[in-house]
Amino acid sequence: MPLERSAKAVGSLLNQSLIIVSNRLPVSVKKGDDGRMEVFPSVGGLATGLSSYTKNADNKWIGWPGIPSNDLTEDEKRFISEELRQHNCYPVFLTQDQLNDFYNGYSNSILWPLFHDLPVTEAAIRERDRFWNAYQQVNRLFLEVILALSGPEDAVWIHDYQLMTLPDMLRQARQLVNIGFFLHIPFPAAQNFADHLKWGADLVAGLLGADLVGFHVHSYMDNFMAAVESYGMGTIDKDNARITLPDRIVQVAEFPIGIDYKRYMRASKDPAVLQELARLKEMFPTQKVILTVDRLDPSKGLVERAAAYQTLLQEYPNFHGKVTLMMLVVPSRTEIEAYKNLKSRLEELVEDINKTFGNESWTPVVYMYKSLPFERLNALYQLADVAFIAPWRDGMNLVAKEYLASKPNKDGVLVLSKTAGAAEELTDAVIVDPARPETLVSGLVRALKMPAEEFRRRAGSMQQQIQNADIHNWANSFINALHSTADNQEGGAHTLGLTGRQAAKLNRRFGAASSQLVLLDYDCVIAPLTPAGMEGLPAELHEILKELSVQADIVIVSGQTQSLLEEKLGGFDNITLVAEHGLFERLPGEKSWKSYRGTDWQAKVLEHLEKFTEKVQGAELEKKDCSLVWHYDKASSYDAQNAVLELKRVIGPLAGVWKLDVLQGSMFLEVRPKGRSKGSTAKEMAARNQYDFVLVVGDDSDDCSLFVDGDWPEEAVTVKVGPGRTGARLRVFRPEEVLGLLRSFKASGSVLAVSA
Ligand code: GDG
Repeated sequence: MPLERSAKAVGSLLNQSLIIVSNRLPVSVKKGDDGRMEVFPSVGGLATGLSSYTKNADNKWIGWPGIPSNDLTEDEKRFISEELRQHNCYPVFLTQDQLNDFYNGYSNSILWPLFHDLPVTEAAIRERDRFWNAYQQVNRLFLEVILALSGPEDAVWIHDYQLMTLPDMLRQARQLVNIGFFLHIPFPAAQNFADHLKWGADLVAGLLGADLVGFHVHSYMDNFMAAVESYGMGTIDKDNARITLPDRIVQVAEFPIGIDYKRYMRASKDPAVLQELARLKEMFPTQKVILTVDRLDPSKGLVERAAAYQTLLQEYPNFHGKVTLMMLVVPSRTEIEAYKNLKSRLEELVEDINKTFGNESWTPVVYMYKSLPFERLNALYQLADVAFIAPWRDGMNLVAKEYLASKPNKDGVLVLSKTAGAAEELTDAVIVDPARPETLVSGLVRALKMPAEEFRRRAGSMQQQIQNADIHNWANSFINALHSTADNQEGGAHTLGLTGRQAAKLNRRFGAASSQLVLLDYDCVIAPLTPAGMEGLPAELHEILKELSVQADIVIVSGQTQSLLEEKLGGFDNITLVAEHGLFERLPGEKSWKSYRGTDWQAKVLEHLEKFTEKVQGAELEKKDCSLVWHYDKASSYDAQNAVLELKRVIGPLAGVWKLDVLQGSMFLEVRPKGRSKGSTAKEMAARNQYDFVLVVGDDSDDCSLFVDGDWPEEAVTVKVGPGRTGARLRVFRPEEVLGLLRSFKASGSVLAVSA
């Protein structure tokens, strides 16, 4: 028996684009000494987490390609663009001056320290006006590229502190676009923010352009909402983490970023890693190794850690010769003065420790100022008895998670600052407080002396946590939340509630018009949906439509099958019925249905859907006349989510060959011939006659195509039922209000057109 749920096609087109925007692309470009351009992808966490999305050619990643544009000829820029395109990446070219002022200047010399509760240098304060202008200018350059590459209803996911004014710039340009923003660093306490940041209000307003603003942990969300409150920019609902603006809501949420857990676990068995590990073990046969891995950055508390180790050696001579601190320090932001100074201070201290305590057979600190290949880094993680991760402040800190994920035998102790976002999840770490240096020393002692049974238990429980919340889970959760936030928007920027006065005006316009079209959505607009399924038309509405159809052209559009519409609405022979989102159409006076289907593709797609129906417990397959629907509302959301990603991957190429649309709805995936939609039906209807009154009523986000693609005349009345952002001009909240409107038309002797 066919299911009826898919009639409620609440989804967005699955092949609707996702645009990812970050300061740096996951692919970098370098000019070799011979002048040849080299393009090399990075395997960073973000790129891995988003890989299932970025492989889809409809999705795009926009960012700076890592090379200043002054060094490039136009031909070279063209070459770079073409190369990047093969990775679905699109460049924003920036000059060296822009990079100096926007990146080294405003982003890293002002925002970075302030957001990590560190002082801003006098030099940076002197330059801040110029830096700020460059910051806005570069954010606008990013905007231009987004506008050029995306459609008005695409989803755009913007990353990090370099692009905080971009969400609002984009919102001003595109009211309907779904915008997500994720901040990878902490959001500081409101007081700190307001006191030290000259353009704090502009930055907060910038973020409020998004539908969804994500942070690693709850306290950053609270700080952000407090900043919004302090600037009086919206009404805060703390319980639901929502900010209500005059025209829409902004959802705030926490998404603690994870790592590619499997990659780290797998690496622990990789022969290249094991060979390197054996080499390292020979170097440190009996000593305990304490490891630090960080970019050279003031927020990471590197000098403080070296100092704590120095104190340890001073206070506990019995550790001499028995421990080694290995510091892997990765060069970072090397053009900034504060970073250069930090390097000198750290290296002086390391030298001092080695001079004071070292001897011919023991170097207390092994200092490496470089970046190592993944395999060597992984071998270090496996070797280390203790990971000493004590940043002054850190948004999350992925090294802490990577270290634990590289320990198949659970033989490692994590010492972790309470001020790293990771500390909220990794509660079995030895927690230290960087503001109290003595805790760093006692934390190290505790770690070095911890019994094996205890550290295995702790590592095991933290591994479980890291495995469950990995990087894929993070990316999927954010993207799903972005879609549902947009679907639940109380209003598009210009979707206004239908007032009594407007209804009366509509009524008059309807009565005065000589040709009227009323296009109504069936499901949940004129026919209520109950848990038992779709109910028929209420008796009163039946009568109203019958009367109105004498005068007006009425069209009922639905996601339902022809047979269901025949059953429920077959009696109306002067109403146009449209089934399966535009795939079938029955014109007034006709008995038969015109079909737009093509079914040759079905066997191919069915094969995959059947496989996943068998694999995912609770999933169900619905075979419609010319579309296939895979329902997963009764399946475990985790299994379903993974299956949907996999299905997208396997069906994607078939969809290209057979010209199919893959629609993702609320708990279902529908595959159908491309090109037919409620919007295409609407377009045809509008072209059939010169209507001087048009009313279009729908409820789904899928009905967006109905409102937008219909090319309706300026004065057409488009009405959205319920919350959610669409292109409709007006909104009512319940189907009963639609009934009321139609009732008033009947009373005025006027007629309407409606969509299902
Ligand atoms: C920002 C936030 C947040 C390091 N050395 C080598 C190497 N790495 C890799 C690590 C790790 C990454 O660099 C560093 O990530 P962190 O999270 O520790 O720190 P940030 O760079 O400051 O990142 C931070 C993060 O964004 C994500 O949202 O967690 O709080 O500040 O993945 O493995 N990789 C290789 N060789 C090295 O020598 N191959």
